Parts: sequence; structure tokens; C-alpha cells
Amino acid sequence: MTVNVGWIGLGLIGKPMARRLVNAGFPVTIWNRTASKADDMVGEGARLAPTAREAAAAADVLFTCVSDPPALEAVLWGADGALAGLRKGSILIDSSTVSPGLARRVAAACAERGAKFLEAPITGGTWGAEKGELVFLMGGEAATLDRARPVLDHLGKRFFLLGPHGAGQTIKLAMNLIYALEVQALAESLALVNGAGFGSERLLEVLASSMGRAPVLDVKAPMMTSDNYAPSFPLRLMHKDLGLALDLSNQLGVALPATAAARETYSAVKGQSTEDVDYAAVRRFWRR
Ligand code: NA7
Repeated sequence: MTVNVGWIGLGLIGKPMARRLVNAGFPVTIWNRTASKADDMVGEGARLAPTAREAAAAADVLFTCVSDPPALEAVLWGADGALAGLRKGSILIDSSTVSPGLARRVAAACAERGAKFLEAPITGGTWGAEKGELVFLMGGEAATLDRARPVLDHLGKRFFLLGPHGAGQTIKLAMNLIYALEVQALAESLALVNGAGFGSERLLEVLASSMGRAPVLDVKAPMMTSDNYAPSFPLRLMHKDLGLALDLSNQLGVALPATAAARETYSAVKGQSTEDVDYAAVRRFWRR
């Protein structure tokens, strides 16, 4: 049976994901706030819907992948939003990183319309999206995941069903704060070494042979040493995720002092950036 896919959000990560489904032969109906960003995909065989609502109405499985909580609220509940078109019996899969509370609200809204919801934030960056090797951190029901697997298998290599709605976003935020702190720690230690007049290479060489050895050295250190911050995961989105983690920590009464400090660094660099940069650009905090 043909599975009709709907896709809302053709950003840095959303577009390569949607493209994989077009290339896999699914009928894919797309919608993006800025319609011109869909032009290339229409040329590749996707159908452009005039509204998010119509993209939803065409879908057995509808994906959303947008920047932040206000964007998700806009595409779901806004004028001609997707929820108004969502079919009974369909599945909504949201791969945006948003708050656990919003994920629960979306799940409730889907249930009211007789649809299923999978909370499905991702890790793996644009590279993972292009290769279909994303890791999904999910909340929802196992039976819904089983139904969605024939589509999801084209996008990811691991699917962690972590608990009820809210679990996927909670663990995604906890994971991203580790990435943000690791990158900040690397930038800080480089600043210390450079400030003392020594080259970055010596520190990186020693770290690679020590307990400090970590994949961040392979992925982010080259960006820092070459000052090339073409975004794989944009700093503005990491800044958003640190804010979401701090909001959650406030709700729970759990102190996150290192995260709070790091958010200030990310805020400062975000405020000074005129172009879209990777979060490795936090290094610029010490380069002023
Ligand atoms: P991008 O490249 O920043 O793309 C964001 C997408 O969200 C893009 O399609 C935007 O449309 C859309 N967007 C943003 N704000 C709105 C509003 N208000 N209404 C409708 N659509 C909106 O993000 P990525 O693809 O890298 O990442 C997506 C998610 O995955 C994000 O949560 C990450 O943290 C993880 P536009 O093209 O600007 O019109």
C-alpha cells in the first residue's frame, strides 16, 4: 500500500530528510513558510501544497521539522495550520527540538483528531540527514513507531523509544547540553593555550592521546583551528536548545549552573554573528 508523506519545514536538516523520501519513491507533499525553498524539490518530484493544512490533508504520515517552539505552534495551530487538515488514523512525526511540554500538547491535539503522534527529535546533523543515518530520540507508543518504520527507516539508523511523550525531547535537551559544554570546554582550553603563546595543534595532539579524547575533537576542532564555521548544526539552534534546557530545569527545580554559564557565551556570540554559523563558532568569544 502506498504511504503518502507530508513534509513541513525545508531547513538545513528538514530538506535533506524530505529529499531522501522523494528519492525513495514515496509520494511527498511539501510545504515551507518560504515557498521558494521548495523549488528544487518540486523539480525532483515533490508536490508543493499551498498551505500546511493541505500538506497534512494529503498525508498518511506527516512530518514537521521546524526551528523552535513558536515555529511548531505556527505550523500546527496557525492560520491554515496542519492540525486542521490532519487525517484521522494518520501519524504526525515531529523532528523539531522543542520543549517536552509542547510535545505533550501536540500529542493531545493529535489524539483529539484521532491521529497518532511520535515525538522524534534527531541527532546527526546535516551529514546524518543526507545519508539517512540520523539517530531518533523518541516519545510515544511502540505500535505507532512500528507503523511508521517503513518510512523512518529511510531517514535513520537508530530509533530510541525512550518513554511517553516528553521523554524524547527531555533526553535530546540533556544530550545537547553535553555537546554545547564540550564545545565550549574545547574553545576555552584552546583560548588558554593560545593566550600563553602556544599553538592549538599541540593541545589537540595531546588530547587525542588522553582521557580527553572525544569525537568533538574530530568534528569541531578542525572548524575552530581553520575559523571555518559553515553550519552543520547552527549556533542559533544550540542557543535555543540551551534555553529550553534551562526552562525545563527551572520547572523541575534542578540546578544547571554550567549550562547557564555556557548560554551566556553562546548568547554573546549569537548577538555578534551576522551570518549563520555552526556552534563551534563559540570559539569567537575568545577571539574578540
Ligand atoms: P533551519 O535550517 O533553521 O530551518 C527552520 C525551518 O523552520 C524552516 O523551514 C523555516 O521556514 C521554518 N520556520 C521557522 N520559523 C517558522 C515559523 N514561524 N512558521 C513557519 N515555519 C517556520 O532548521 P533545521 O532544519 O536545521 O532544524 C530543524 C529542527 O531540527 C530544529 O528544531 C533543530 O533544533 C533540529 P523558512 O524557510 O525560514 O521560511
